[in-house]
Amino acid sequence: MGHSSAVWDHRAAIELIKDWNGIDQVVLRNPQGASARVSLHGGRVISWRNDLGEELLFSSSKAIFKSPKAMRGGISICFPQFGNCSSIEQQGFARNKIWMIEDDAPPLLKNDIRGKSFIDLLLKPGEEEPKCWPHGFELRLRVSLASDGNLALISRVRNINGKPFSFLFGYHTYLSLSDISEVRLEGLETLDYLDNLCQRERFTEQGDALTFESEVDRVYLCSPNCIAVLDHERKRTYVIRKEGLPDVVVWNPWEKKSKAMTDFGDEEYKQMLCVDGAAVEKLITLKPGEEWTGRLELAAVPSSFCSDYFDPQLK
Ligand code: TA6
Repeated sequence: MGHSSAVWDHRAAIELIKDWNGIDQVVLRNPQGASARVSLHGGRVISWRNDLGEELLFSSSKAIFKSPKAMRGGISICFPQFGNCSSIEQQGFARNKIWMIEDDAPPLLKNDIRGKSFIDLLLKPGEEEPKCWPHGFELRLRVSLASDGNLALISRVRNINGKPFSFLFGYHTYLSLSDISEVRLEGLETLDYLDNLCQRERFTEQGDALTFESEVDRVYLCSPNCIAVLDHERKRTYVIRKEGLPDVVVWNPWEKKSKAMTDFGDEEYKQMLCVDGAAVEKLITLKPGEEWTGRLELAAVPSSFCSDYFDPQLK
């Protein structure tokens, strides 16, 4: 039975289940059979499948599903820092916390409901809040699955403090790939980047699309709002659109680092690439009462259709 977008009830398309630790997960489905699974542990998207049931996000076979450690894979919400450069835990604490479902989230400026199944999550500071980041904030996350199978994540950070605070933000996104040596990343050509493997030294990317032959850990600056990851073997293209997120972090640990990670298989670096819409180079500052929004949308399309999606006008 088909659902027209006008009568599509997003609540009928969501299911609440418990994981093996007793933590809630939300499963979103669209009428065509695509799905997404979101864990309240970290607000992490742990699965995104197309209408053929194919998994589009990478999760390690050695991932550890034990709170408070973040599981390796999916999409993690990195807040209030990205990376490991302050006293806050790596990629921030948001991905290690238990979020709650918000039934009456304040409306978004754009209409992001029609034809979509979605869930609104909320993270607020708890009683045992980190002394290293003692700020009053509300972090909202809407995860939505559209009728075309596209996955969107909209995050809002609100300052409910009497004082300004600053933060970094990233959607740390593990894409599932057939073979990293068959992959091209388009849209970052000629940009400046900070190389985390060279003490964040600044370089300029060449004119060609990126291909991968060794470890990479870079922050591309002032990036376009639409980039694409082409998986030649699977003939699949991920189109990544973002708003409010000036940077793109690209990471693959390659062979040596993979072997050093306990929650990652020795050969798994071949099946993944992290491409993260992020705001990591410059801190975002919110005055009391202000709100910031950062949005990520992922589409996975057959590469033959990609030229329609990857419209340079949108860059
Ligand atoms: O994507 C960049 C990065 O911060 C890398 O520097 C690398 O350490 C990686 O992420 C860690 O990923 P994880 O999923 O362990 O947080």
